[in-house]
Amino acid sequence: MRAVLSIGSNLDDRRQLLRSVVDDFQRSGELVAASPIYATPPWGVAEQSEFLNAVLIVEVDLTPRELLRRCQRLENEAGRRRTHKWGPRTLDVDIIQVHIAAGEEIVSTDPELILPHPWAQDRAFVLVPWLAVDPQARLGGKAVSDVVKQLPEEDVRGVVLAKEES
Ligand code: PH2
Ligand code: MG
Ligand code: MG
Repeated sequence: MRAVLSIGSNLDDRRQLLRSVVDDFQRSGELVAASPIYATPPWGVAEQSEFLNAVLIVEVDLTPRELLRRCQRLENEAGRRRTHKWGPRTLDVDIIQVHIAAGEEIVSTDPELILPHPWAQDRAFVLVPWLAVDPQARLGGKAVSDVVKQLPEEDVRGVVLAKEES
């Protein structure tokens, strides 16, 4: 199946932590595409430091739950520390969307893994990098390029390509 992953970090060596996820899927030959890294203002809980975010497209021979475990393993290997919901984290690997066949989006209401990701349509830090790797992306029957237009303009403007050293 093909999956869209959002990766983010706002603690420690953020670029290296994001790199560890890209490398893991690349080594196994499962990486289809990786977006550039973006610097993004914290969303949801504003009193924390800036995030780096990117979106990956992966093609894996796993069930959605197995992919979730894999993502959690990568978070743990990055020494994930999390204090509270939407708070600072070393590494977050979220499954945004899963396709079994081309264009067929899996919908799941399993509380452990809701698909598509329940906040994806509200998050410029997910949608902007996603469009960079897949300009034709669709979410819940809508073009992601249209979903982005529904967001507050300042949210979209806040998502900028990260400088090399950040
Ligand atoms: N992740 C969150 C909460 N807020 N904000 C940004 N900019 N990037 C994130 O990855 C992020 C966030 C919860 O996972
Ligand atoms: Mg998250
Ligand atoms: Mg998460």
